[in-house]
Amino acid sequence: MNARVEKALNQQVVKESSSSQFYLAMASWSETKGLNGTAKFLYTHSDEERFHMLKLVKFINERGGKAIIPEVEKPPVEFENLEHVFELLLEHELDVTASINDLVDICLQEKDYSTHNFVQWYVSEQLEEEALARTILDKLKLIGGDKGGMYMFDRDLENSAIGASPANQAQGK
Ligand code: OFO
Repeated sequence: MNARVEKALNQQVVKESSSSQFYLAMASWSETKGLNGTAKFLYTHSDEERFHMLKLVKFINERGGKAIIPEVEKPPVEFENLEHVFELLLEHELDVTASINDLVDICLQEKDYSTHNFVQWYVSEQLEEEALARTILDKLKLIGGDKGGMYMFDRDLENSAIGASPANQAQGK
């Protein structure tokens, strides 16, 4: 496997692993605040990011490279409020998108078209994840401090977490 592409793929492994840890911390914080639907959504999101990392690890190894499993980074323990959580989530996703775009660039420069093809899955995934984070933030802004609105929001997120679980996605649900 092309050494530059392998290095960039391994850097992406680090990004996906840190996304998974970050969202796990957000899930745990939400659970301690009684936001069980939001927690479920974020636990699922954390699992998805781990799946993104695994997909890269397997691809690198199958192509004759060597995947490097990164050390676990400590995410924050406290968040100001739910809006802050999703602002950070969107910021993080934008950073992941930038790194996927760099990866696409490197594949083209190195004429590694099969990795380029593989990475397209991440390009579409990022589009969806950014859009979802923006929709959630818009909803939170509309709700403001309304308790009833927050109750509905939390319930809605719980339902979307069920549909988006990696197990359901693997079964095409
Ligand atoms: Fe949303 O980060 Fe993975 O791809």
